[in-house]
Amino acid sequence: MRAMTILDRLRRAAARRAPRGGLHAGVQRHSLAELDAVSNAAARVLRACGVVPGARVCLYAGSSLEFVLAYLGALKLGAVCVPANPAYQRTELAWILENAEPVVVVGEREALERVRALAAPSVRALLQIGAGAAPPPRPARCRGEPRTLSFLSSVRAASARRFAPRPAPDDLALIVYTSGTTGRAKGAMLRHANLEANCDALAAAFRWTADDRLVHALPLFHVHGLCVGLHGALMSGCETFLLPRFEATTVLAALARERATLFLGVPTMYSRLLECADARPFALPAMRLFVCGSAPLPPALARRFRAAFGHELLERYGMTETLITLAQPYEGPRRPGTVGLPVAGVEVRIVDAAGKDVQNGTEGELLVRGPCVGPGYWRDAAATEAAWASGWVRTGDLARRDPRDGQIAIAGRARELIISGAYKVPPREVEEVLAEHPDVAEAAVFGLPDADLGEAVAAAVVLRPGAAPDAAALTAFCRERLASYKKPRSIRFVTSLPRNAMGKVLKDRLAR
Ligand code: MCA
Ligand code: AMP
Repeated sequence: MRAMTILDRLRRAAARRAPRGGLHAGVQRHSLAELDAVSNAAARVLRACGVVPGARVCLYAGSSLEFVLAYLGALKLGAVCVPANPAYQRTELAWILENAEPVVVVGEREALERVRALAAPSVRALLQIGAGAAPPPRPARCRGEPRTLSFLSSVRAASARRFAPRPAPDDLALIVYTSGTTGRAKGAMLRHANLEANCDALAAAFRWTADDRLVHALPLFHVHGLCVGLHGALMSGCETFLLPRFEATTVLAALARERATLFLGVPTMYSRLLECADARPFALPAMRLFVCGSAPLPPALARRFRAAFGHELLERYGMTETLITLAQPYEGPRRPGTVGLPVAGVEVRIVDAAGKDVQNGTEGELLVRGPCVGPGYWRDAAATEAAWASGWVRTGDLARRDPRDGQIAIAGRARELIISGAYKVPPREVEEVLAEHPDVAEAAVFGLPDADLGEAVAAAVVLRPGAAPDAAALTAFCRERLASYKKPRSIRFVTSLPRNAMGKVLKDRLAR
């Protein structure tokens, strides 16, 4: 029997569950069978735009029903989806368009204007979603210019007849750009088999069933929202309430109103839910499980959350390149400060600088392997070799295994990376942009502890002779070029950067 992909599983869940199970987005609800049918039409629209199996489709948009339909349609066609945060500005976007060479970009009007301005040669069509007047079908005005179509009108005009899913388990499903520590973002590749394996492992780890009711408030352009949240929802056949964004008051109201049993979030979301409930007891009688991941969860936050909501957060650890590899036990103690044990099928090692396994209780770099681990970076053999060489993926995270019960704690990072509200900010990317400013001689970017975001982006800047310090101008300069969450929230002007004998900037000293 041919192995299955998440698309086969969606069809199976649709047949088994109908008419229960479905996706609510605003006032609309689509049963799983309707999602399956409408995404057939989406696949046909994409095919008519020139998308063939293996071609890339960039989903440059936040969470919405249209995102889900375009995503499923592209996968059915055998295309490779490239999700991208619509907050990305021209620096990030230009690289994704150049490296992934998508044939179609799906996004809201403003985002598509940004794509059009970059005139990427690979892009043949822009599919507009979201509010705002849908454009009438507009043919290209000049050679090479992509045509713009309304996604929904095109889908409505296309046949929803069965479109047999084409991809095989070994085919690529996703390229997700993730912030490298050096150079540009790298496209982490994920195969259909990786998605399915992780979905199964997490269904077991979270005891996810068709009877669950999930409030989904994570962005779909990262693997947490997409591969954990959406895939889990579709494959379990549970009732899912998709919110366009996280806002604490709205989420608390939705959890209560929809009698949610399951919620997935990042530490900043839990801290905001707690603040919203005024840290006082908040009853959610139907609730079964709150899962937390993507960034370090301060143990004090886990304890305060438990006191107010009566639930121990289940913390899990993952990476775009490997999906989710560790999770605290569903039953048994969930110790704040640990991320638990490998999920089904995953193996881990903790090694020293020479690649030798360390003793339990000793800190070392975490390595992982398993069926959910992707095959490497898109068009980057050198970076793939550097991280995958040993047959295990180097995570760049420091970890320690508890000698008593084997549970793993993440102790820090071997690589330079700021984790702000679970968004990843490579300091180098911001430093390079600051260095382009005519007033800046050099800049160092680092994280400062922040109660809301975990870490906040900060910069120390040395100005060129004669330039006047103007933090607002530098911030605005960054915002024009990079996603706004990467901008420094504080800028300190210094006469020189502290360096060690090798010339390396001492960021620890700047962060003090
Ligand atoms: C938004 N802003 C931020 C952040 N988010 N600044 C710093 N860090 C952030 N994380 C800024 C915006 O640029 C904007 O600035 C202002 O805050 C308001 O924007 P808004 O969109 O309203 O933000 P928010 O609602 O406050 O967003 C906070 C958030 C969001 C909901 C916590 O950051 C979020 O969804 N984070 C989750 C990211 C995620 O899914 N990561 C998973 C990666 P201005 O007004 O100046 O323009 S996958 C992963 O890590 C692995 C695989 C794993 O293990 O899961
Ligand atoms: P990304 O680059 O978005 O794939 O993020 C992956 C990184 O997020 C990991 O390498 C970790 O540094 C971090 N991360 C994910 N989950 C956790 C967690 N539960 N605790 C600490 N760090 C985490």
